[in-house]
Amino acid sequence: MNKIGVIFDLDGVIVDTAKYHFLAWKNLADDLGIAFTETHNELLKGVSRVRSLEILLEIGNLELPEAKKQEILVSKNEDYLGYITKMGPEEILPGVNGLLDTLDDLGIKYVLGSASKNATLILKQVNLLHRFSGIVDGNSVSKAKPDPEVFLIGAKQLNLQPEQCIVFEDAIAGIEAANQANMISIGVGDKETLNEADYNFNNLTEIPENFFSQFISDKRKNNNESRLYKTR
Ligand code: B16
Ligand code: MG
Repeated sequence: MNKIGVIFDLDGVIVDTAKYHFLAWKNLADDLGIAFTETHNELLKGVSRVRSLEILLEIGNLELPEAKKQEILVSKNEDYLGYITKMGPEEILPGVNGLLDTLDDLGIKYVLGSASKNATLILKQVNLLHRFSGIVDGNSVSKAKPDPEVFLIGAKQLNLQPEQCIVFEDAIAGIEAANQANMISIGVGDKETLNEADYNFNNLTEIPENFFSQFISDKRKNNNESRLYKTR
């Protein structure tokens, strides 16, 4: 491999929007009489908006007509937009700017691979949109993670083969999608939860500066530390 590219998930990797998803779902759950906790919210990470509502209704053991579900999805997103339109660059997670600087210095391109239909707006809010070579989001895919579609489109945007792509993800479904796509998967967060990832880090501040050199073949020949960080 002499050329690589990177695909970043958004929520949980670049910014923590899970807390705003929680507030918006919690408001709705209260209206519906469903006891929805932060522990339940973990189940919604990385999954689509529609799937999130299905999970919420499963938690509350509630069935609703399709029209009511559509109404709830619109209302949840309106509430969520109220939170994210107040976001700013101070909400970028630790290590993100440094990592993007490193990739820029190395000439390694990166795109976004997120389930969110609000991804472009969120990146604009935190002033990172201009740095990405491409955006693949919930509007670009027909199948949600763990289906690999989002990352395979990302590889196309990078003009690379899947094996040349490195995916940063915080959700089990996202790691599964990256592995299915035959990409290098990096779990960001709890190592036990993300034990299917090829590599694990608690957050992006932990990525060593020479991390990417191990994937570039001409460097690998002379690099005794090659694949030193691999956890799977
Ligand atoms: P939206 P990611 C995901 O973002 C969130 O983790 C998940 O909780 C949310 O349901 C999904 O986006 C859809 O978001 O309602 O904005 O379309 O982690 O894939 O960047
Ligand atoms: Mg995520």
